[in-house]
Amino acid sequence: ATQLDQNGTSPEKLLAPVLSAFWDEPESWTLATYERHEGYQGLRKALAMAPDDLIAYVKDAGLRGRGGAGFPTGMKWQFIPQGDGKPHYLVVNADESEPGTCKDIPLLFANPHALIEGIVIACYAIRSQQAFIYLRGEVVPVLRRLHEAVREAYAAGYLGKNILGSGLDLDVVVHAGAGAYICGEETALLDSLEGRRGQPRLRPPFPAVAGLYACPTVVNNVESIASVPAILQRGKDWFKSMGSEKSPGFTLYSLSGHVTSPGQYEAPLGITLRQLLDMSGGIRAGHRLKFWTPGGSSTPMFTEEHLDVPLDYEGVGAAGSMLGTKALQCFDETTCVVRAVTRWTEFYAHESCGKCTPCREGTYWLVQLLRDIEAGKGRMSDIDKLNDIADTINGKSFCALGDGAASPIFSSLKYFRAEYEEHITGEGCPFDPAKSTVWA
Ligand code: L3W
Ligand code: SF4
Repeated sequence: ATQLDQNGTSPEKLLAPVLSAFWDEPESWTLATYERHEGYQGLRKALAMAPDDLIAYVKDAGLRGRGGAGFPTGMKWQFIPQGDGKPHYLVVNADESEPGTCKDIPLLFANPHALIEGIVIACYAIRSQQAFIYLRGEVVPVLRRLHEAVREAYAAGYLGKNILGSGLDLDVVVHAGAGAYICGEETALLDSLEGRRGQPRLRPPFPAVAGLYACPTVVNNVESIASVPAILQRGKDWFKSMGSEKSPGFTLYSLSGHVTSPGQYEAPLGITLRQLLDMSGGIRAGHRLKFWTPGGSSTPMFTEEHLDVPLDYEGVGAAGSMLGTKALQCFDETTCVVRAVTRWTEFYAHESCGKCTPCREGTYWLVQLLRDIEAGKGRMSDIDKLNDIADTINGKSFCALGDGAASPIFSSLKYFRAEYEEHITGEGCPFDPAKSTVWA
């Protein structure tokens, strides 16, 4: 794990965490602990700048959205019109529910003040007096912790009226969703926050123009906003010294599946899975990597041949996938790929909001075919049918959930078509489910 170094990133920096620096300390989530670790110092620097200069600073730092799409954060803030006489809103997308994705919830649990400080900075920049945190509703302990952190921030003068004497007034509402994956799509999230059934809206207009209550709204991922205080505190050049020119900075990678030590690994963008596995003890003993996802189940899967792909937006994109949420789910040779894809597709079919036909109907039929193949009742023509249905969903659905559902079908057929055929020509699944710890 020592040589990331095509971009001049030193091994020390590689291992120096920022967001997760003190997660292991007792009561890491309290304001007192956060302040002992430079907490709310970035905010002081931000408030000394003019809002437009602050936006330019974050834009210059090159921070890209950590929720999956990698859109430049500063640019998103800049889209908010000024002098329009309308309220502006910041909405933090904490509805983390993509299979394999598990970085925002631990971050909120262990270090909620990094998010709150980032929210104050962002709201100062976009001239917003009201922010919302839309949290996945099932994680009740995190909800409680967020409420407590917000309460602490009000009591210390980091939220409320005239924050740190700057003239900025800001309120934060923590809202728990009701457990629908689609509410992580930014416009469905806004509908849900407004009290309606969460279904994606047509874009454009993007939320920056007409978002919450039809007012200009920035929707950012938890990790994006929580990364801002450190950029202000330590400087944009420090941030840009990590990662690559187009994908600068540090980020959280979530290792899961058949690995010796699953968990969050904070590292500069551009690290490879091989390096992360070297650092973390590798694939479980006696086994070898079969396939993995770079960014959750919606991103096309990779195999062993992609172990040295730089995990940044350009590197993963050039190799035919997406960085997504950096959820590195690793599967060893005991895993049936058809079974894994069936489970994911069942998830998408269940979570499809039903608004558009290709996704609503297509995911249903994909599940039927996959279950048949997995049970040894498939026909060879089913493989082409899977491909055809995925093709009808991909790019023809109303939102990214459809594309996400098609992606594991395409990539598994690309790398493991023979395994599908084996299920059909043999008598079903050639794998012993008893030996699979993930999918049994
Ligand atoms: C103003 C324009 N704003 C784009 C904004 C837009 C959004 C951001 C990115 O999906 C992906 C998806 C999942 N004027 C703009 C503009 N924007 N053009 O930029 O937009 P977009 O459409 O590229 O992506 P998205 O709709 O935000 C996110 C993938 O992430 N993903 C997601 C996983 C799930 C989770 C979770 O569970 N928490 O993150 C994983 O790969 O498939 O492709 O804000 O408004 N002209
Ligand atoms: Fe709903 Fe799926 Fe269509 Fe998205 S793609 S709008 S989730 S039916």
